[in-house]
Amino acid sequence: MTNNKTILAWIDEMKALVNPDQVVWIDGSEEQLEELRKEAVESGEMIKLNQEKLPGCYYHRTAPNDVARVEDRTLICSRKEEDAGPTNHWKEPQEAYKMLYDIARGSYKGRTMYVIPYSMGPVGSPLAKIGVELTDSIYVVLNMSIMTRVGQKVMDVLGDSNDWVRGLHCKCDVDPEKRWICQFPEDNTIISVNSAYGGNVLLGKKCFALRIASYQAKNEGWMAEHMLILGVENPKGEVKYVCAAFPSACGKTNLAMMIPPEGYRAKGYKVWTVGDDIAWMRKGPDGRLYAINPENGFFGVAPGTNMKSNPNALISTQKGAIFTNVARNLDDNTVWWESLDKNPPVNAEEWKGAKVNGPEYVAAGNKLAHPNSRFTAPTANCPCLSSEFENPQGVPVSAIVFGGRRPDTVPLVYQSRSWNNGVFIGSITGSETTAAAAGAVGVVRRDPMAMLPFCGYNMGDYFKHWIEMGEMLGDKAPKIFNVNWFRVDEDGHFIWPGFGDNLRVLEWILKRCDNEVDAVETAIGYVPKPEDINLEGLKDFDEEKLASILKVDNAKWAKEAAGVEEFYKKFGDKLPQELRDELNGLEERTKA
Ligand code: GTP
Ligand code: SPV
Ligand code: MN
Repeated sequence: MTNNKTILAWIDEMKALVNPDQVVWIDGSEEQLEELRKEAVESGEMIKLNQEKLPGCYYHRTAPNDVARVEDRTLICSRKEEDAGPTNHWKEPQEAYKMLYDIARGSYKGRTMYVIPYSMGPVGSPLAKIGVELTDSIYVVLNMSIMTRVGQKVMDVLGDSNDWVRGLHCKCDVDPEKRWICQFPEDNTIISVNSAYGGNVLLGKKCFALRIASYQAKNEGWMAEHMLILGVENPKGEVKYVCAAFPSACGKTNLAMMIPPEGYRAKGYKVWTVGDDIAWMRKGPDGRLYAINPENGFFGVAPGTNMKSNPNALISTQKGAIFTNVARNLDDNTVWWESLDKNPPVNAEEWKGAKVNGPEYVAAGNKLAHPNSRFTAPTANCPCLSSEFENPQGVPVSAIVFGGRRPDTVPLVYQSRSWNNGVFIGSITGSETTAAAAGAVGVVRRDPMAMLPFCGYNMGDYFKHWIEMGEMLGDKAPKIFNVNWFRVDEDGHFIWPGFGDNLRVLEWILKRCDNEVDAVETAIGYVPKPEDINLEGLKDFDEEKLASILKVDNAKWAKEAAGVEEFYKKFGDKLPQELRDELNGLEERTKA
C-alpha cells in the first residue's frame, strides 16, 4: 500500500518485536471490513445484532476490569519530566520503551497484525494529520474504521513524508497491572498495552488527536482541544459556530446534536453538528479561528441517550454501529441501556454477560449497562450533520464555551471580561468526576479546559499557548464564555432543564458576540439579565428560578479563588503572569 520508507522500517521493527503470524493492511474497502466482521463473530469477539432492527450493527463486551480510561496508567514520556508537567504521570522515554517492549514482546504470536493507516480530519485537508495504528484486535480495526478515515487514500496523501504518528496497540492478556497508555510526544509515538477499551486503544482519538496533537499544536501555532463543534442557524439562514469544552461525560455529544425547543424550531432555528468531542483549530486566511473535527464517528456514552434526550445520537446508532458494554435484549437480539426507555428487557443479558430478569435486576438497584458503555457510530448517520463537516478549511468559530458539572457556585452562563480572562476561566474549570475514567465518581476536581487527562505537555506551557493564541488572533479571536447546566436545588434535582433548552443560552452567547444584548457586570464576568434569556414555552420554570442560577455569590467565589490559589501552586513559575493577574483581579473583585 505504500513505499514510505519510514513506515515500512517501523513496521519491520514492530514485527520483529511482537512476532505476528501474519500482517494484514487495512485498505478501507467494505469487502475487507465485512470479512473481518465475519471472523470476529466466528471467534466470539463480536455478536451480530438483529439485522432488521439494527442493520450492520454489532455488539462487543470488554473485560470487566477494562471499561474506561485509566488516568493513573496513562504516561507522558517526554525526555524531561518538567515537560510532562505537574498534571501528567511521566516516565523517562528509554525506560518506558523498555518496559513496554518487554510487555509487547511476542504478544502477537499466533495472531494477526493489522496495519491501519488513518487520517484525522478530511483526507488531504491542510488541518488534517496522519497516523498508522498496529493492532491485534479486529474490534479496534472496526472501530477505527468508523472513528477515522482509513485505507489506501490516506497512504496516497502521505507519500514519502515522515510526518505521521506511530501507534502500537497490543491487547495482550488485559492484565490491569500491566496496562499502560504511553505517549511519546517528541517521537510522535503512542504505545498502548493490556487494554481493549475505546479511549485506551482507538489511538487516533485521545492519544493522538489530543495528547500528541496538543504538543504538535503548541509547536506549530494551532490548537487541539477536547471540544464539540456546532453550528446554530438562525431564521435568516445565517450559521454561527460554537466550540465547547466540557469534561468527559458532561454533555458534549448532547449539546452538539441538540434539537431546538419547539418555539425555536417554529421560527426556523436549526442546530448542525460538526463534532462532538475534539476540535483542531487554526488561524485562517481572514484572521479568524477555524475548526475541524478530526474524527469521522461518534464514540458516545450510551446510558441516558434516548429519543427524548438526544434523538439525533440515537438515530446515529441505528445502522453500522458497534455497541460496547451495553445490555442485550435476548428476545430480539437488540441492545438496551439505562433510560433508553422505561422497559428493561425481561430476557436480558447484563453488560458482563450474565442472563438476568431485567426489571427485577434494575429494581434491586443494579445497572444493566455499564455507566460508561458506549456506541461507535458513523458521523454520516447523524441527521443533523453539518454540510461543512467535510470542509477541509473548517468552520469559523464565533464563541468558545467552557463548562463542567458544578452543583453550585458557577452560574448558568457568563462571559469572560477578555481573552486572557477567558483563558483564566478555562484554566479553573472544575467538574464532578464521571464514569468515563476509572476511579471515584462525583468528586469536584479542577479540569482545565476539560484537558486534564489529555494535555500532552506541561499544562503551564499549555496555558501560555492559549494566551499566545489570543495575541495572534487579536480582535478576531472568538469570545469566551462559561456554562453550567448542572446546578441543583436542595433536593439534589437539576434546576435548569438542559438538553435542547440549552439553545436558549447559546442564543444569548451569540447575541453577545454580535453586541446585540446588554449584560450585568459581576466579579466573575458578564452575566445575562434574566429577561434576556428567552423562557418562552418552558414548563415548570420561571424568571425566579433563572435568577437563582444566574446569581453570583461573592462569598462563594472568594472561596473558589482560594481553591484556585491552591491549585495554581502546582505550576510554580510555569504559571503565566497573565493568569496570576487574573486571579488577583478576581480576588479583589469578590472582596469589593
Ligand atoms: P465524552 O464522550 O465522555 O467526552 O462525554 P460527553 O461530554 O460527550 O457527554 P454526553 O453528551 O455523552 O453526556 C453525558 C451525560 O450528561 C449523559 O448522561 C447526559 O444525560 C448528561 N447530560 C448531557 N447534557 C445535559 C444537560 O444539559 N443537562 C443535564 N442535566 N444532563 C446532561
Ligand atoms: C472521554 O472520556 O472523554 C471520551 C471517551 O470521549 S474515551 O474515548 O474513552 O476517552
Ligand atoms: Mn471525550
